[in-house]
Amino acid sequence: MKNNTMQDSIEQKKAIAAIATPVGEGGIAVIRVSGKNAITKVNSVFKGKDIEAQKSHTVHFGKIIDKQGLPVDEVLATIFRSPKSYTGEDTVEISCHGGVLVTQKVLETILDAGVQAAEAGEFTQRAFLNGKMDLDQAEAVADIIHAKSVKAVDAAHQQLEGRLGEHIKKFRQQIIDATAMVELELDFIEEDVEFANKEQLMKLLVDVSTEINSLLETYESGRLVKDGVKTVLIGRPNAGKSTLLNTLVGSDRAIVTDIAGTTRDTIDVDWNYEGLLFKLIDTAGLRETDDVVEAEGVKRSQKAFEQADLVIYLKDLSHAFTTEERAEINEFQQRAGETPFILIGTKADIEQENEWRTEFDLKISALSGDAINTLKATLKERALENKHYDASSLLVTSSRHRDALKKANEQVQAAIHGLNMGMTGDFLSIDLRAALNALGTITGEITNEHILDSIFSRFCIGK
Ligand SMILES: Nc1nc2c(ncn2[C@@H]2O[C@H](COP(=O)(O)OP(=O)(O)O)[C@@H](O)[C@H]2O)c(=O)[nH]1
Ligand SMILES: [Mg+2]
Repeated sequence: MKNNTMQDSIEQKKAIAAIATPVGEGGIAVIRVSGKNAITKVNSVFKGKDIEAQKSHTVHFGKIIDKQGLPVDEVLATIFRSPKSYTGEDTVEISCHGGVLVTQKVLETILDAGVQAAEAGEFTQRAFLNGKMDLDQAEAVADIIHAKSVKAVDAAHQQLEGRLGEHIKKFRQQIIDATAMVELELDFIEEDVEFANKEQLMKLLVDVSTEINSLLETYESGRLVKDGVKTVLIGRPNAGKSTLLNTLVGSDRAIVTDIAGTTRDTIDVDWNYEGLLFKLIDTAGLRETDDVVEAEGVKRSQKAFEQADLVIYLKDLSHAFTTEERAEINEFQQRAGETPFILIGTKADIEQENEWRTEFDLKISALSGDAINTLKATLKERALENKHYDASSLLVTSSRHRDALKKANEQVQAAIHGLNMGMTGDFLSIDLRAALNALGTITGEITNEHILDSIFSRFCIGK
């Protein structure tokens, strides 16, 4: 895909500009300009040096001057000449003082010089279209920007380095080899020649299907690594849910009182533990209530429970179990199904004798700090259990990639089935080509405007 050979003749689009740094006050801000005549256009508002005459990858001090000839700011302009830039086009990166107004004014001055305001992700989109990176690598750029945990950054970096692309290229090559075998046989079909190498072809297809499948399986943990583990705290009012949430995050995010029904709405807090992001959701205690607000909160708790990746049920050990409570725990455990369900006894410091012997996963005390570290480790372990997680291997983190891999695998499976059924080569070839297409959408060999729009609209302006 990377049209390295074509990079000497990149056709540059109309120049675009945007502020590439976040809005706010900072030491410096960067304005990025890329496209046809980008250097000339910036030069027309730049005083101090003729930057058009400068070499690529050089930095120049000067002033941006407005239409009246008044200085807007003192800046540094870094020049990148096509094709050696992020976008592949002529690019200037202007570092100015990091004030909100001054940055905006520098941008406006450049736009006034005949440059267009960039759309979200337009620089990266150009980089993709100019063959500087594959589509999955462009998506990884957005993932890095949005990442909220160390593991999410790691996963995105692997993708940015092209590790997903390598797998896809390998699968494609295997399928191309299979297609070649099938189509070779096509020529002989009139002579009624059986697939001489049917066995070999079958092995090739089974191998590639197995490999696609094991990559596909990593999505289970890949999704959790990228988006965070939705962890819902449920249990009766006063069980100690809010207290545990505060203990885990190390700050008083949720209000804690001894009044049952204090937490009335769900509260979401991001919590990073050993590189993994947990999206903790504190809920209103589950109980029948006449309070309209609390009732709505209970409804939201149920919804949060249904969407959870991990469920923590908390039971206050300072009270004996009631019959309803026991039924409730069983019911939730069953409803959780495949979702990991952790039963925690709280307030272990004031535990009462209890005749109902329950298998608690853990007994904790938020007050004394007892077993809190064990709980943290348990959360991480249970969140990733049976999810094909391997810290060193590549993870599929995008549902788009998962869908494409699934589609490709289904087509390979269809070809395997067809081969078993004695279908002719032209049928098998249709399946295999569909598999190739599906894989091609991941790296971007096959794409359309709709896919590109939905991908690049996730980016911020200036990236
Ligand atoms: N002794 C003791 N009290 C606790 C512990 N955890 C919470 N509590 C108390 O139990 C009451 C209810 O706690 P809260 O977190 O608001 O429960 P929630 O309704 O489930 O959110 C508060 O008075 C807390 O101080 C604990 O580990 N030990
Ligand atoms: Mg609460």
